Amino acid sequence: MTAGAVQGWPAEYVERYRRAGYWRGETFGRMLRERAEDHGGRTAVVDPASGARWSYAELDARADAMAAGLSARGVCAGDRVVLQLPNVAEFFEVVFALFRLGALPVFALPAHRYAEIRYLCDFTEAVAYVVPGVHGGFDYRELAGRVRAEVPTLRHVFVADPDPGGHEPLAGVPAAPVPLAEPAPHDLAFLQLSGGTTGVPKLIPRTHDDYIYSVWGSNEICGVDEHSVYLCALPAAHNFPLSSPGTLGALYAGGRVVLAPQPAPETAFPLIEREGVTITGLVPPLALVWLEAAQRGEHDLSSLEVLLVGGAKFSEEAARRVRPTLGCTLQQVFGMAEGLVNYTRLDDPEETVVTTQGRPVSPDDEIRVVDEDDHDVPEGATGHLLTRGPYTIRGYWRAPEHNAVAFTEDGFYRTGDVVRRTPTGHLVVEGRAKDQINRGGEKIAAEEVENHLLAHPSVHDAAVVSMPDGYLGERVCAYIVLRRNAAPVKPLQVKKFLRERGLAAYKIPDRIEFSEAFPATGIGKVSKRDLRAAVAAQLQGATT
Ligand code: OOB
Repeated sequence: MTAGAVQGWPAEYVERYRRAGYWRGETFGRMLRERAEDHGGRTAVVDPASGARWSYAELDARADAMAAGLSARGVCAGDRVVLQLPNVAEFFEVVFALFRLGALPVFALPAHRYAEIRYLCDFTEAVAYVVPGVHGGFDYRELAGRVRAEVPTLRHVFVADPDPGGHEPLAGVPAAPVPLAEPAPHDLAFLQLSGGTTGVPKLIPRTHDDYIYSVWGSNEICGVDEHSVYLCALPAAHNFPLSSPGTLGALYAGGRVVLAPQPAPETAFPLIEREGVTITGLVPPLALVWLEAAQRGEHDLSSLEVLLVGGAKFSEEAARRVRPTLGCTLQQVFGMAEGLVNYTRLDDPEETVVTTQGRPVSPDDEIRVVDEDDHDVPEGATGHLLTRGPYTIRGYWRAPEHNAVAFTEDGFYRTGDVVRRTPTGHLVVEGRAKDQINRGGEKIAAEEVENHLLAHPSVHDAAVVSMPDGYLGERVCAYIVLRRNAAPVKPLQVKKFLRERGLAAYKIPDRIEFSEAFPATGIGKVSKRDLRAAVAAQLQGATT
C-alpha cells in the first residue's frame, strides 16, 4: 500500500462512502484539536488509579508534546509502535500523539506475553514498544528487554512508570511541540489485532475515515453526547471499549472517559456512583457478575443509562435481568475488529433487545447470509455471515494469501459467524464456523495453541476445541496424542510448557485430554465436532 492510496476500498466505494457523508474527512488528531478549541476546559479523561483528570485542553497539549518527543526520537509517519498499556490516562496521550504523527499504534492487550509481543514487534517491524512497569503482578520491563534484544527494528522501549528498569521513562519523552505534517483522513490510523483463526494473529488496518465513521455512527445509535460519561471497564485497546462507542466515541462527542483499572463491581460500582457514569460496555461473563453484585444494592447506580453487552453471545435469560436489576437499557452489540458492528436500538421492543444481537450501524453495511457454496439462504434461514461496508476492511495487513480465503472476490469479509436475520434486519448469532474459541469474549485461534503444543517434544498431534462453560460460555480444551515411546506427561506440565513459551494466560487450555488417536471426518481430517461432543459429554457426565 502506498501513502495516499485508500486502504483496500475500490475507487467507486470510496466515492460512494464520501458522498453519503459516512467518511467526513476527519482525523483523530484534528478531532481532538477541535474539541480542545471548542470546550478545552471540560474533563476528557479520568484515571482514578493515578488521580489524573485531564481536560480536553490538557489531553490535546499532552498529545502534541508526546508527538514532538517521539518525533525527536525518530518515530515517523507510517512507523509501527506496539502499545501495551492498561487502562491508564497515558494510553490516550500516546495514542493521540501517534495519530498526530501518522505513526501507527499496534494495539496489544495487557494479557499478551512474550509469544504474542515478540511476533507483533517482529511482524510489524515496530520501531517502539510502550509498556507499563509492573501491572497485574507482571513485569513488562523484563519482557520488553528480551523482545528488544531479539527484534532489530525495535529502537525504543518506553515505560509508563517512574522506574523504567533500564529503558526510557515515558514521562521523559514529551518535548516542546513542533509543527508536524498531518496524516490524511484516508491514511491508516492503527493496526488492531484480529481474534484470529490462524497460527499467528492477523492485523487489521483501519483508516481515520472508516474508524471515525464507526465511532460517530455508534454514538448516534447509543445516544452518546457531550453529557455522556463512558466507563472503560474492558481493556482500553480492544475494539469494543475503544469504538463501540467506547472511549473514542465519548471523546468524539465531547463527553468524559472514566478508566476503570479493573472491571469487577468492587472497583467499577464506586466509580459509577462517584463519576456519574452514564454508559459502559461489558462482555457477558462480567455482565453476569455485575447483575449479581447489583442485587446487593450497595451502590447508587442510577446514573447508568445504557449497558452494552457483546463480544460473545449474551444469554436471553441474563439479558432479561438487565433492566430490572441495573435500571438501565441493555444494548446488545455484535461487533468485530474487522469492522461490522451491530447494535440493538434504544427504542427496540424489549423482546428484540433480549433475543437478538442487533442490526448494523450503517445503511450501507451489506449483509449476506449464505450456505457452504456462497449462495444466499432463504430469508430467515441460518447461514454464514458475509459483510462489506464503509468501515469493514477489505483485507488484513500484509496477508495476501490469507486474504484470498478470508474475503470473497468482490470484497465481502467472511466473518466465520453463523447467523440468521429476522424480518426487522436484526441478526441472531447461532454459532460459529471458524476454528476459534470465544472464552467469555476473549478470542483464541485453535491453530495458534496447537502450534505451541506441537513444539512439545512428547506431543505427536494436538487439537484444540471449545467446551461449554456456564460462566464464560466456552473454555479451551486441548486433545493431545503423545508420541510413541514418549515419556508420560501430565496436564500441568503441558500448561507449564505453554506458559514458559510465553503464551497469554487466557490461551492456556483449561483442560487437557490425552487420546490414542483423533476421530476423523469422512475425508480424514480431525473431526473437531466429535471432539467437542466428547468433551461436552464428559462434562455432562461429571455433573449428573
Ligand atoms: C468483538 O470483536 P472481536 O474482533 O474480538 O471478535 C469478533 C467476534 C465476532 O466475529 C463473533 O464471533 C464474536 O466475536 N462476537 C459475538 C458477539 N460479539 C462478538 N458473538 C455473539 N454475540 C455477540 N454479541 O468482540 C467486538 C467488537 C466490537 C464491538 C463488540 C465486540
